[in-house]
Amino acid sequence: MHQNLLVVVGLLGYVVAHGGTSNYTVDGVWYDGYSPDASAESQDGQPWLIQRKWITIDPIFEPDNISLACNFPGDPAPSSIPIRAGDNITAVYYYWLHTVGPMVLWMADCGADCRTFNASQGDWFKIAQRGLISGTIQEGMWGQRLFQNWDGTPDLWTETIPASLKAGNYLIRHEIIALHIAHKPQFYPECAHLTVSGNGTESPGKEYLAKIPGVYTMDQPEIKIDIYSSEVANLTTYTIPGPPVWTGENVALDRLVEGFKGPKERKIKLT
Ligand SMILES: [Cu+2]
Repeated sequence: MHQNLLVVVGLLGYVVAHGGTSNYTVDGVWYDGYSPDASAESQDGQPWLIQRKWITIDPIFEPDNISLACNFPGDPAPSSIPIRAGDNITAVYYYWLHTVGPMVLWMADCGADCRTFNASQGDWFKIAQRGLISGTIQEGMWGQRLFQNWDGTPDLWTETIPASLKAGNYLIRHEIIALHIAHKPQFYPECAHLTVSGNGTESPGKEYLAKIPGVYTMDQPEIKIDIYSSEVANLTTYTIPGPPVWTGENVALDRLVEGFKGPKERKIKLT
């Protein structure tokens, strides 16, 4: 399958070669997501499906598009990926060709059931993000370029679920924003359902939460950007829009000051 995709990429070239994540791995287990290339009949409502439905690899162009939350049409998944807080999740991209712009990993608490959860009403928080790592905005090394392999193997995006996150049902949303066309950002979001287990009790505070759509606007210079313009091309910093990343650590440190007898505090005192 990888070889076939490489052929497709070669035929289509850069201009129309978009993409997204279709599968995930956790603890060595493979989870099938939705494939825009496969028939709806073979996927819709299937008990193995853990990803919200998306039917095209084309990007979303409007920051206020209702489908920015979980792509289009975003129908809930019948199933979910089990994962322990503190474990890694890897998103599998069979290929990713764009190189400029941020990658942001979001979660939202579904409450009772992600199958009835409205993603655009969710309180989304970031758990990881990758931006400009070195060099300039136009030609430097972005996380988006660094995670590409170019050898026919899938491009893998691995991040860690915060260890202190309270157990429950969550959406996880992998987002790549491609900025290679002046003043025309491209958003590539896909969502999966997670069942998080563990002994964590923490949730991010208000300062970490955002609505999607809502968090991005065309008034933001990081979103409506011309990376080729003289004012932007040679800048060496890029601020990823949205709230700060929540790692779960801040809450633990706050509790530490208050005398909280949690596992993190004991560890800190012993070492
Ligand atoms: Cu594209």
